[in-house]
Amino acid sequence: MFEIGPNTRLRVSPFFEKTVEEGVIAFSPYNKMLMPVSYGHPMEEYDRLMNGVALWDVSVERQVEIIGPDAATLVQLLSVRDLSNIEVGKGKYIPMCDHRGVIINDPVVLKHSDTHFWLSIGDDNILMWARAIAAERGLNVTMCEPDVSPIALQGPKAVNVVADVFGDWIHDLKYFWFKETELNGIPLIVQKSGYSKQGGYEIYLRDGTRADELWNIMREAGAPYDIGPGNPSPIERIESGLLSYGGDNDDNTNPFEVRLGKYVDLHLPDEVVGIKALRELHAAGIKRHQLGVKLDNQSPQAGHLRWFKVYKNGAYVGEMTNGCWSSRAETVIGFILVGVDVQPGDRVEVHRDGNIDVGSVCELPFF
Ligand code: THG
Repeated sequence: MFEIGPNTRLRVSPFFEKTVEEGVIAFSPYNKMLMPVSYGHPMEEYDRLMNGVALWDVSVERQVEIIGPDAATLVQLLSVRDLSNIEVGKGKYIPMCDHRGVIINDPVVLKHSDTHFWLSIGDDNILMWARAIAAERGLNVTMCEPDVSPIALQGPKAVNVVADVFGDWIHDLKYFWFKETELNGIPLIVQKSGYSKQGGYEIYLRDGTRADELWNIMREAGAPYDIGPGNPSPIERIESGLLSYGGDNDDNTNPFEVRLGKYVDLHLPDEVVGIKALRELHAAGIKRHQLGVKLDNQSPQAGHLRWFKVYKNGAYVGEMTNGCWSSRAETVIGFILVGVDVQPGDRVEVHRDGNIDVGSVCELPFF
């Protein structure tokens, strides 16, 4: 066994002590923080998400706060999705690309006002990127990473817990909308969102010193619904076809290849970073695409942590970018990023740790 040596570059979640109390046994690095990824009972953790309610420390979803007269301009320059009609109080899922049209993040943007936005980012340094673009374009904005740390309540019973705590207005909150509120003076934002397809809410804590209080409140309110700790589930998100930025893409992946084309608005002005390249990529047609694969003759096993080569009729066609045992599919399923010659219904061979596994290609999502 080994430890992570102490250092001041690793930022600590305000919920860290609580997750330790809950029995966390594994973390994954994300935005220079550690995200809890296991509490040691994978079946129970998956079951809670599918049938009950799970409480996740997702404070690694850092916020890039953009304030100022040019804030809306900057956010649009950074997003390849048209934000001209985004309303105050609403979030939107926005792929971000570099000048080559290559995806560099997939944040949720929250519009607080015409001059105040948060980018709720995936794993990468978007504050640095946004500062560079703002400076190059001479925009009048200020940016920081504020003291904001989200938790998520996900699963079919999340709504009961959140409504018991905050009140009936929770039932009127529409998908991706959010509301500023407080609980015993703890400043919060509640949003109907989260990285699963099982429904739920994210609560953005706006004062890290109150993390224990917030965790305890949600834990106690969730007791009648058998709440327990959990984390963004690799199994559920693969079953549901959610992209994991950083896991499912490489340094050349564009949004069209990974099913994010519907979030790309090619009519946006040329100034939007990456849009000119995306128009060219779209006109030329994609060479790779993301599909699902179901392997034959598998038994329950842990998920995989690196890409595996995929062959069709003996020729290399691409990579299997994730994979896990799915009890719903009763086999190992995963995403493949493969040449467009590979189509649903095809049979492929996946070279996994010295074995050759045969599988069938299918559309995503699996469920
Ligand atoms: N919540 C918040 N911030 C985040 C994440 C989150 N930042 C990092 C990471 N997750 C970003 N990635 C995603 C990926 C998918 C979704 C949200 C964030 C998502 N997608 C839905 C889907 O694909 O069906 C809806 C997209 C839409 O149609 O608008 O929810 O989880 N705060």
